[in-house]
Formats: sequence, C-alpha cells, structure tokens
Amino acid sequence: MRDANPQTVYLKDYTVPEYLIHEVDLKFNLDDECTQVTAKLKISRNPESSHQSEALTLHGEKLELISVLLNGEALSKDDYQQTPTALIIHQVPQKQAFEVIIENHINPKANTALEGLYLSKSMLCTQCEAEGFRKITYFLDRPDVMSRFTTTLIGDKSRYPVLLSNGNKIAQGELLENDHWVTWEDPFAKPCYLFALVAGQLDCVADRFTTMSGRNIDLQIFVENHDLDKCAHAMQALKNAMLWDEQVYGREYDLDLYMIVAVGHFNMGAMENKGLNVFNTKFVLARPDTATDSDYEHIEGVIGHEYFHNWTGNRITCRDWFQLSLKEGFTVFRDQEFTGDRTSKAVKRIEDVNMLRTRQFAEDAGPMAHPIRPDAYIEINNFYTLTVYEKGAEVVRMLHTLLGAEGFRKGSDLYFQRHDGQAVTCDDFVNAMQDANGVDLTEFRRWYAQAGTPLVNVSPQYDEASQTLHLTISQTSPPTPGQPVKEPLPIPLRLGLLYSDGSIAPCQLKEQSASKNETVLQLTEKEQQFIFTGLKEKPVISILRGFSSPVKLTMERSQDELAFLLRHDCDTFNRWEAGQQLSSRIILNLIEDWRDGRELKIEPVIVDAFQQVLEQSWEDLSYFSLLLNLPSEIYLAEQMQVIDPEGIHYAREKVILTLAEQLQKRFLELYQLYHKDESGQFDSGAIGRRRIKNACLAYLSVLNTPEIQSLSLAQFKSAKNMTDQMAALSVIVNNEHPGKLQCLTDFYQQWQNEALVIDKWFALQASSPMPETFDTVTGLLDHPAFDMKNPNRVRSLVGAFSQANPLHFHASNGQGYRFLGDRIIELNTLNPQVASRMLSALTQWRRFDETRQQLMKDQLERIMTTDAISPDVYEVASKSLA
Ligand code: B3K
Ligand code: ZN
Repeated sequence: MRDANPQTVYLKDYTVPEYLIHEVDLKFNLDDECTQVTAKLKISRNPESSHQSEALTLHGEKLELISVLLNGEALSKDDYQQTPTALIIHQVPQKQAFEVIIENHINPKANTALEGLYLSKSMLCTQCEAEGFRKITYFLDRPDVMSRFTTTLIGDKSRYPVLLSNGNKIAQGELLENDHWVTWEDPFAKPCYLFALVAGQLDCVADRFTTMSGRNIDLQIFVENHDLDKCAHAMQALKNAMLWDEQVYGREYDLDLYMIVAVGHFNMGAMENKGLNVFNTKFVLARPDTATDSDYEHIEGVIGHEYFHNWTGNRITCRDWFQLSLKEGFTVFRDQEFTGDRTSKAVKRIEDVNMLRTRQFAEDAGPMAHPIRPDAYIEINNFYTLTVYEKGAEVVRMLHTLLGAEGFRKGSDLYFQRHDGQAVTCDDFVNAMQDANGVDLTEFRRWYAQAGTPLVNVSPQYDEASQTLHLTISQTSPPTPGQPVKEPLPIPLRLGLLYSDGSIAPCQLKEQSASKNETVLQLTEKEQQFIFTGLKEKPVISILRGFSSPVKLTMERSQDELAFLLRHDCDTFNRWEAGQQLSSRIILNLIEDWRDGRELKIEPVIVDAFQQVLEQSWEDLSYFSLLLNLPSEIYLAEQMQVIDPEGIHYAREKVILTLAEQLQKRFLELYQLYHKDESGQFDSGAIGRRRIKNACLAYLSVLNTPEIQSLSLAQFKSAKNMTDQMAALSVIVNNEHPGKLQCLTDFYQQWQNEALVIDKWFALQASSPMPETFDTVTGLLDHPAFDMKNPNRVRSLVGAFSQANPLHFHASNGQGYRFLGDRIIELNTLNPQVASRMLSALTQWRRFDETRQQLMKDQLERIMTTDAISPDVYEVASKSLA
C-alpha cells in the first residue's frame, strides 16, 4: 500500500525561496553502482523571503547520506534530521552567507526510473527535469533557485573515457590507478533541473557554427561508436536551428560549446540541459536506410526545440512548475514555425492540428483536463502534457495572430530584454507582449487559466436585397474537473469568403471602410454578430483558416459546399479540412448503418472528391498526400458521443476499399509515376514523391490482388531507404499478404543490431488491425529483444498497441485492457513516469459503451490497489476514477 496519501501542490501556495544557493561545486567519483557525490553549496538567506525559521530544508530522495559540514564543521546527527524526501539542518547562519558540504552515495545501476543519475547500457547519464536533481544530491530543487555550477567528474579512464557536464571544460588531469578527471564550469546561473553529466565510452562528431556576431561555436554530437554514421542530419539540423533563431528572433548562442549526447534509455524525447543536451537516440540518429522521412523531420524539429530552449527556458526560466507552458508552449511554437519554414508550412500546420485535435482535445475533455497553467498537481511529471505543450503553443500562436509577426517580435524582444537571467511567470510573458504593443490582454489571460476546448458555433444568414452576410457566432466552454463555470475567451477567427465560381469575395465588415481578401474576426463575447457588406451573391464561408484558434467549430454546411471548398479554398489548411469534414461525415453515417445492420453504401460525392484531387497537379506532393488521408480512427472517435471502435474501423475500411476499387487505375498510375529507385534523398521533392507513392500503394493493397502483392513485395525487397521499406512492410503486415511472416523475419534479421529499427518492427505489429494482433503482441512480450526497462521498446509495443490500435485494444472481451493493466502494474515499480504515460489509454473510459466502461474501470481499480503505487500512477488513476 501507499506510504501516505501523495500531497497535492497548489499554485496559490507559491512563496519565494527562503534561501538561495549562489554557487555549487560538485564532485562525482563515478561508479556504476556506487557513485560518490560531494556538493559544496554557497548559501544565504533570501532577502525577499519573509519566512522566519532558522532551519534549512533541502530536497533529497533515495540518497545515502555520508556527511554534512556547515562552514567547515562536521554536523552530528542531532544537528540535522533526515526524512524520505528532505534533509533539515536545524540551525544555519541568518545574517551572513554560509557554506554547506554534503557527501552522499547513489546507485545509478539500480535506477530504472531513469530520473537522476542512471545507467543506459554502458553510459552514465542524468535527467533532472523536473525534480530529478534531488535524486543526485541534497539541494533546493526548485526552478527559481538559480546557481552557478562547477562540476568535477572523476572516473576510470577505460570505463569512462569521456566525461561531460554543462558549460566549458576548464581543467583536466590524470590520477593514480587509471583514473582521470575533468572540471566543467557553467558561467550562466541556472536552476538545477538544467544540470547534466554524461560519462562513458562515446565517440564524437564535431562541427562549427559562426554566430551573427562572428563567434565560433564548437558543435559536438556524442554517440556510441557504431552510430557515428548516423549523426550528419542532426548536426545539419542544429546549424539550421542556430541560424533560424538568429534570423527570426535575433537570438544568438551564448557558450563556446554546444554538445548533444544520444542515449538509448530515455523517458521522453530530449532534454535541454545548458550546453549539454541529452537526447533519446530516436531524435538524433538517422541514415537513409534506417530512418524514415518523418523521422528525419522529427529529428530536425526536436533538435530545434531543445536548441530554442536555450533562450526560452534556460536564459529565461520558469518561476515554478505551474509556469511550465511559459517555456514549453513558446518553445513548441518556435519549433513548429522552424519546421514549417524548413519543410512545408501547409503540411506542418495540418500535422500539428491533427495531433492537437486527436490527442489534446481528448485530454481536455477527460478526467485529467487542466489549463495550460495548471493550478494543482500531485506529480509534476504528469503535467508534461499535450495541453501544456501543444495547446500552450496554440495560445502563443493566437498572440502571434493578434499582434502580427512584427508586433509579436517586439513583444519577444521586450521579454528577452526584461527577463534575461530570471525565473518568471506566464503573466510576465503576456505583460511583455502587452507592453510592447500597447494593447490590453487582460481577457486573453483567461486562456492560461481555463481548461477545456471552447465550442464555437457559426450561423450565417445572407440577405440578397442588402447584399449583406450576417454571421452570428457564439461560444461556450464545457465544464472541466474543478471548473464548472467558464468565461468567454477572446477567439481570433481568420476568415475568407468565396463566390460560386471559386473567385475571392470581398471581406468588408460593415464598420470598416476597406475591403480585404481575408480578415480576422475577434470573438470576445458569448455571442456576437458580424455583418459583411457588398456581396453580390451568397458567398461560401471559409472560417477558422489556418486553425487560428484551438476550438471546435460547428456550422451547418452541405456536402456540396465542403466539396467546393476542397476544390477552391486558397487557404491550404481549410482546403484540407473541407476534405476531412466531408469524409468524416460520410464515415460517421456509415458507422450508424453498420451498427443497425444496414448495408454500407458509399455516397458518390466522396469518390468524386477524391477523383478531383487525384486528377489535379500538385506542386507540394506531401500536401497532396495529406489530402488523400482519411481522418484517423482516433479523430473519428473524438467526434462520437459513444465511441464504437469496431464501427469506426469497419466503416473507414469500407470507404478505403471503395476508393481503391473505383480509383485503382489512377492510384496505380501515380504509383508508377513516382516510384523511383531513390536511395534516400531528403529534399522536399523526393520526400513528396515517396509520400504520394506510398499513399497510393496503401490504397491499392487493400484490393489484395496478386499483382499488388508482388508490387509491395518488390518494393520491400528493393527499397534503399527506410521510408519505402517500412511503407511496403506495413501494407504487407496490415493486409492478407502471403509473404507476411517471411518479410517480418527478414526485416528482423536485417536490422537486429539497430535498436530504433527494431522499435519500428515491434510498433508495426502492435498497431496492425489484422485478427492475429493480440496474440502477436502477447507473444512479443517474450521476444528476446523486448525489454520492459527500455522506454522506447515499451512505447513501441505497449504504447503502440494501446494508443494506436483502437480496434484491438478496445476488444469487447476486455483482453486489451487486462493486458495494459498488467503492464502498468509491472512498470509502476520499474519506471513510474512511463507507467503513468501508458495509463492515458484507460483515462477515456467514460467515452465508451457500458460494457467497455466497466472493463476499463475494473483495470483502473485494480491498478489503484497496486502495492507501493507511485504518485505518478496514483494521480492519473485516481483522477480518472473520480
Ligand atoms: N524539458 C524536457 C522535458 C522534461 C520532462 C520531464 N518529465 C524536454 C523538452 O520539452 O524539451
Ligand atoms: Zn521543451
């Protein structure tokens, strides 16, 4: 059973730290099983704190304390008290600064939670955000305590030839018995969550970047020897990001060295430690034959994200963890724009919105719903969420829309100028935007405080006599846990109007003199009227262009109107969106037919719409391929009152089959046109060709004809890049293909030494809709390559099955839920963060029919009785059941 009820932390209880730690001198005597840590801390009372106690309380967990010295004198056990989470020194000097030296031991090898100092294969590395530093030594582990760090690493030269930490290397030397040491100094004060160390047998790829002021920065990527040939893309991405931040935000890098280390065991994507980023190998390593085009894009995005944190996160950090979106929302916005500039803006926007609408909207409507600035948490690691990150980025994007690119840049300049070197709040960020632009953002701040996705309804009325269009637009925000009543939010709605011949109709609001091609409506009230004049006929409305705010929009529309927008809208987002709405509507209708046992008849309008898309010539082939994607099963589920996973799957499959049957000639033509034997070029042209070709192959494959089967087999065998090989393997695995088992075996044989490719092999099988999947998945648990201690492997098997395979995960006999329940209980002890992530698949139980609800709830209740339940799992499970 749990020791004590995990404590809830509230934003309203924030107080400034009682003490500040100005300087930290760390010494690590490295050993896989017993690392000795000595921390010399220069501390003084914080003049801004009104607290009166003479005691000093330092955070610390799972530490073996050896000794404590205060101003050079050893303290006895009576001078301090140790609790499971703290070290309390009863009396410290109040008037002047003092020095505390603490020695403790830790066991990196036993650390399967991968927080603090841990062992990944043969490499020692750290992860401190959010509160992992307290698992390394006793400290004031909170982001508003910023200190200058000096770190000395001592270790065996053969076991740990490379010794890295933040900042610049200032000294090194040799010791007796094959030991060596290196001292690092970081000149920038930082919170301890940005501390990092890495030690091990690593090789390095080096390069250089010259900044806008002419400084030369050494760039180094550290990997295991056999991965040296997979770093070129990450290095180029880093240089691209550095240049982009100079050009778009005027931000220059500050240290002389930027290091990235790739580790195989990592709880998330990457970590922005000052000067020493630690990355999941997944977001560094790429070679054309091992990584797909999407992998390449994600690598550049994550490299950019961590690099951008140097200003939005490190130089200016968060006052407390409730402000997490201050750095994450803004940095995600920055990386989204970077990727859009580097690849295709249209495609990137659609991908981001897809993610937001499938995953974040679900979170916002579920038991864990919280504002982008939460006001309470039990375990902060549970709040690195889609809401804080992706919705947070949407909120920053709305500011960008409201203020315009120039106004936004004025705001960010002021923000950097005002707060450099500080730990600040989301309000400080909005203040900078507000002050730099002379606008009032009082109401806008509600976006930081209110949870839930607003519903916006638009009802248009055209008056022929006066040639005016009246739009009545209303908004409501649904209640969420702890927030029964909501206030209206300021919602920017980008809008354009089209005439029936496809030409642009003027956007002239009644109170404005000039007409424009497009306008941004500001919805601020519960309900508002907007009147457009000078319209010679009833226009077709294109609203929420570019998805200008994170809302669910409803407006009555005919299928013809959607088909018209799919053909004519000049806004790339809304054009795609029209196609999605059209397909969604048709599939949702089919689901009802399926449920009521009616024959599934496909309306011809969807075939016509696809045909029309297929016949056009497209410059951006990646965008073209998105137009051919039907809404995902998860997005369709989001739109149903009661989710029917089987109905969704079969109705959607039926549409795919019909399109494949009726348009096969064109799919085949396009396949042949774009199927070139490319060994993996990464220009947008080649990527686009692969996307279109593989989208066509996926349609054709459902026909299960021997011709197409040999086509996919041939592509699988001859592929020279992972995109093509994986695309072929997935159509082979996801259809009735006679070569399936052989191909899976061959693929495994070919790639067994490439962990990231084997992750794909697991994930592909776990997400297959074919009937054998559940047995395959349970079988794979016993595969020698499966490892519950490796988060990437867990995500590729357990995560893919529970989050990307709704058909089988939600099997009505409950076997999918039981499977997940078992894994979560196992993971709870090994790695609570990963356990809690996996739990998210069960949190949506209220959205299903009664039988499934009960089965999912049974698992949640069972999980709640786990011995020594972690705060991570406890928080998500208990809130889900509440
Ligand atoms: N800041 C880290 C995330 C840390 C997660 C801690 N549980 C990565 C990022 O957002 O860039
Ligand atoms: Zn981040």
